[in-house]
Formats: sequence, structure tokens, C-alpha cells
Amino acid sequence: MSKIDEIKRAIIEGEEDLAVDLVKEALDTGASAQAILQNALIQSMNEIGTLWNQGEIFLPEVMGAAQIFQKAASYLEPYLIAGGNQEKLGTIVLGTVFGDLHNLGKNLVAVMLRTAGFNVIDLGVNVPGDTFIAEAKKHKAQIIGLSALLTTTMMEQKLLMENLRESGCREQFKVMVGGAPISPQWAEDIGADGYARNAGEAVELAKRLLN
Ligand code: B1M
Repeated sequence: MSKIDEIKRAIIEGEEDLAVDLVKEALDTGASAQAILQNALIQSMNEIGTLWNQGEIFLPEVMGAAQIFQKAASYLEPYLIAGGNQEKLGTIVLGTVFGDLHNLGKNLVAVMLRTAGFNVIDLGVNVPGDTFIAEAKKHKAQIIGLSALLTTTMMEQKLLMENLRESGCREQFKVMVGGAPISPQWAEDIGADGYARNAGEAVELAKRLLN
């Protein structure tokens, strides 16, 4: 079994110490932080989602795997940031929308944006629409980034767009949206400025939005 597969298995089986040790070993043997993140960590959460859907695992196991993901991702963070562009490109207010507690993907987006040189104000999870707007004004942000993982909470992205238009500040900020149920069509429908499928695309999109 490859080291990547071993890391995936350790996360899925809830072996926290083993997962982190294997991540260290993979880095020592020359694997890139990007490859470990994409092929082991993110893939493990996709498999967790499938097992959950199939009723083979339950909420406590999903929460356990999420905790291990976060720990392993935190370990990788300095390696992802090393070599990153330190020039500050602009300010992004980022968060997971109201009613939604999923933060693993949003945290990765924050890391990648910081690595690319953005100043990221991370508002966390379960963030009310008004808070996004108030914080964006306070920090003079150019971009608001909205993550949503549930088909129910993606509506919050639409509400925020309406709120921006109704309060007359739509032109002040670019808005980017992402998260598993989000699509380019949804972004267009709600009048957002762009959609990114993953953290890497989020960086490219943010750069485009500033031009
Ligand atoms: Co939840 N959950 N969950 N969950 N969970 C999903 C999303 C689900 C698809 C699983 C399933 O199919 N059963 C399902 C949603 C179904 C739907 O709406 N259609 C679901 C559900 C139903 C729920 C609960 C309602 C379950 C319950 O309580 N009955 C509940 C809701 C709680 C709430 O939010 N109010 C719930 C709870 C949880 C846990 C707490 C157990 C845990 C979250 C822990 C945490 O985040 N700290 C959890 C997890 C781990 C998942 C799965 C398994 C994995 C999500 C994840 O972290 N993926 C997920 C199944 C799945 O997605 N396959 C699932 C890894 C992460 C790196 O990817 O978040 O997609 P992702 O982020 C990507 C991209 O989407 C993108 O870039 C990221 C990096 O590449 N991206 C952006 C994300 N945000 C972006 C923003 C951008 C740009 C790109 O710009 C601003």
C-alpha cells in the first residue's frame, strides 16, 4: 500500500497519531504537501462521505475523521505556505454561511489564499449575512468569500447577494462562492462574481476578481 493510501486509511479508521506520523513520513520521503493534501486528506473525506451515505459509518466517526483531517492539514500548512508569494494582493473576508458548520474546505481555501499573498479575514462558521457585510466594510475588503456545504445553507449565499443589492453596496465588493453543492450555474443565478471548485481555483478566481 502506498504512503498516500496508508494516510487515507488511518484517517478513515480514526487513527489520529498514526495519520499525522504518516504525513510526516510522506513529507520526509519527498511527497509534496500539495499531493498529500489532495490525494490523501481530501480523498479521505470524500470516502468518508460515501461511507456515511451508505450507512456504513455514523456521525461520531465522521466527526473523528474531520478532527484528524484538521490536525493533519494544520501540520501541512507551513509546507504549503513555504515558498508562497508574500506580497499582499488584497483583502478577503471569508466564512461559512449561516446555519452551516462545515469548515475543513473553507480553512483550506483560507490557507491557499494566504499562501498566494491575500490578507484573509476568516470569520469562521455559521456566519450571519450581516456580519459578512459589516466585516468587509470594516476591513475595507475587496472580496467576500462564501462557503456552503449544505443544499439548505447555499440559500444564504443568495440572501447575501440580495442584501448587498438592497443595501446599495453591491458595487463595493466582489463575491466568490464555493462548497460541494455549489456550481458555476448557481453562482451566475444568484449574481455572484465567481465560483471556485477547490482551494487552488479559489486563488486563481480571487486574482482575476481584483483585475
Ligand atoms: Co456534513 N454533510 N453534515 N458534516 N459532511 C456533507 C456536506 C454531506 C454531503 C454528507 C452526506 O452526503 N451525507 C451532507 C450534505 C447533504 C446536502 O446538503 N445535500 C452533510 C450533512 C447532511 C450534514 C448534517 C446535516 C448531518 C446531520 O447532522 N444529520 C450536519 C450539518 C451540520 C451543519 O453544518 N449545520 C453535518 C455535519 C458534519 C460534521 C460536523 C460531522 C462534519 C464537518 C466537520 C467540519 O467541517 N469541521 C461533516 C463532514 C466532514 C462532511 C463530509 C463527509 C466532508 C466535508 C468536507 O469537509 N470535505 C461531507 C461529504 C462530502 O463532501 N463528500 C458532508 C473535505 C473538504 C476539503 O472539501 O468542504 O467540499 P469541501 O471544500 C472544498 C471545495 O468545496 C471548495 O474548496 C475546498 C477545498 O478543495 N470550497 C470552496 C469550499 N468552500 C469554498 C469557498 C470558496 C471556494 C471554494 O470561495 C469562497
